[in-house]
Amino acid sequence: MKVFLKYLLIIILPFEFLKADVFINQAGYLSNLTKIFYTESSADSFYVIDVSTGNVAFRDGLFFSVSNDPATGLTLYGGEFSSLETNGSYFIRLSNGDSSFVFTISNNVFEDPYKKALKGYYFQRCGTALLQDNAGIYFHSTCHTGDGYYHSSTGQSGFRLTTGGWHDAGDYGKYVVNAGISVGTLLLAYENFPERFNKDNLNIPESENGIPDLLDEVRYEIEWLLEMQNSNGGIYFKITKEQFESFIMPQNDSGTRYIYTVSSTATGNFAAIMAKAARLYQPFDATFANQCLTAAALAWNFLTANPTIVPVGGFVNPGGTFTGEYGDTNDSDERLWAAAELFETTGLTEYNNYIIANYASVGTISGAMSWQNVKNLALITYLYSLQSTASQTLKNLIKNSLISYCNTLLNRASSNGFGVTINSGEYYWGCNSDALNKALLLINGYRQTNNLAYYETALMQLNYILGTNAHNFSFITGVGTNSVMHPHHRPSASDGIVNPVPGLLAGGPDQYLDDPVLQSHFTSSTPPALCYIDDVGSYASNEIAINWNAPLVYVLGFFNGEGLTDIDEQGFNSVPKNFNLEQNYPNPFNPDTKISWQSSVGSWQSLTVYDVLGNEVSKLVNEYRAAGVYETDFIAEGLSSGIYFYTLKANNSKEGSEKFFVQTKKMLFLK
Ligand SMILES: [Ca+2]
Ligand SMILES: [Ca+2]
Ligand SMILES: [Ca+2]
Repeated sequence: MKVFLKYLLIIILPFEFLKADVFINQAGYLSNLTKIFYTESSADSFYVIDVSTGNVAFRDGLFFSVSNDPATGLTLYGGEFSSLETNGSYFIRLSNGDSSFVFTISNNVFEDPYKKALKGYYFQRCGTALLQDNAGIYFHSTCHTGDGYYHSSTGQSGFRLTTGGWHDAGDYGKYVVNAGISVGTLLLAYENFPERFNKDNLNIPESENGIPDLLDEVRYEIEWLLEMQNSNGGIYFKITKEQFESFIMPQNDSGTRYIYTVSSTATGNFAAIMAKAARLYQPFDATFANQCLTAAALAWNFLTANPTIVPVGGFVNPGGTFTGEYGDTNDSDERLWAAAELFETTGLTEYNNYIIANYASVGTISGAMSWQNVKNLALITYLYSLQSTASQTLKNLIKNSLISYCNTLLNRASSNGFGVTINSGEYYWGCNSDALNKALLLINGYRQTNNLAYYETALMQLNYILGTNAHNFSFITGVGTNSVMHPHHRPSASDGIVNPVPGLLAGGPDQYLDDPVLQSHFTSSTPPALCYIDDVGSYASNEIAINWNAPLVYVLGFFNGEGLTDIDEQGFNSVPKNFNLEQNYPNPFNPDTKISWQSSVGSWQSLTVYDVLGNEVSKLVNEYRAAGVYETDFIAEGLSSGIYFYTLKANNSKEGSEKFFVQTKKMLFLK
């Protein structure tokens, strides 16, 4: 039998890789979640074929998605095979013969992409050698040990030790503003879902030290940020050369790197990060946490002493400097974020009063965040505030704005052929991160409402990044069968290694053609989502950046956590090692079925049944349960036939914010 299987693989695989008109998530599909692909082919039906046997594991008809998709110009059809939950390797074949790349179904398909995306930050480390033990073939010697010298525009002169931190993007500069949203998003991931981001096995120098590697990696950036604080509390804007360096390895990049003037947008970002770090690092290193809080308070003092934007009108490059400007003429969102994190860490009235007095002029949630506008980081922190003096009125306003915006995103997704939440005029520079920042909001909308449509739409944004797109392409280096090979990333372009540094997200389509390479390949009449090219020269579509990887880590880590239920590891006659929600039995059913689950720790547990619109149909369990194995009956009397969902949640308290576990499964009631 084994010999036969080998021959089958040899015959099938090369053929399949040549034909790929079927757009799939190349990282694979989580066993227990929705599985959708798209295609341009108007075939009658599709088959999911098990690679190991050649057998058809699932078959169904295609559904119509959109004609003349405004983003791609394509007419698209989709296929859903969510009920195929058996782990394995598969490909899709359409009845007209078109087929997909091979993909995996398992409960850990997002683990490798998640770890790569987070470790992507390690490869951006500046001022240190990347060791072979950690970096593998991408190791290199120490870079940029001369950071840095005050630029004459600061009015200061001489050297200031500011080594460390991450290279910002495809270049080797270090910019506080972009560090702000990056660190803020990564710390938010850990704060929102500590059990999903607490792994200590990333193979970075600080792995296996008992501290989550996410916190270790982020601390590398924070240690650098602490060096960027002037004695008056203000934060220097950036360290770069006057011009972008050429495409050389970082250790070969010599020449003076300059520290640029103090800015209030940088200072607001810094105060927020340091205040957030102060509470998240407290359990691991109280001395460091206190140092962060002191630095945050000092930065806040600078902001209160300088109530209007510094420098006047916002930072601009002085004459002779041509590196990133991160132009931002409005620092009210950075100030609000600083106040929100300081309030959450200290509970002091001063910060709460500032938020109450200023949120209206900044606005509630109305879009995805960017380095230019970080108000969402302030608002989400306040929404989940544990401070008893936090305004419930403001919390409600934030929640309502989040829900309203999530509904807007559902509408956007429904008019896009691939379920993407980017409108056709908005495929601008870096829009891949925009899709993921919208997924971040949808995940939080789901947390607030249990509306499964938000959850499914968040997943679709991740599917889009991982290959369910018109390019049939994974936008993450080192992830997927057909992925970014030529990022605008100096180490990848100059290391002599074929495969790029893994785990880095390309910016994605740029319909405004902001670089000469895009202009030479596309025109203003090219459908917006097609304006992408895997070319090292296309900085506007194929650069990577620390702020783009941050929502990628958030969304990948969240969905990776949805699959963390390994039945195989459970022992007999003992406390279960994992939470797990089983498929109901029988299924389909009429009118009653059994739902069983297990919990690894005592917790407040709820088991709720929803209809396809996300309306609650029945609450089967809502109480504290000890660790153990449980079963309950669901009787669908009085309901109409169709698909229903059931969700198990386990929290640390009845209305607990710390979610130990949440999982949803689908069932079918047939009269
Ligand atoms: Ca660690
Ligand atoms: Ca701003
Ligand atoms: Ca290379």
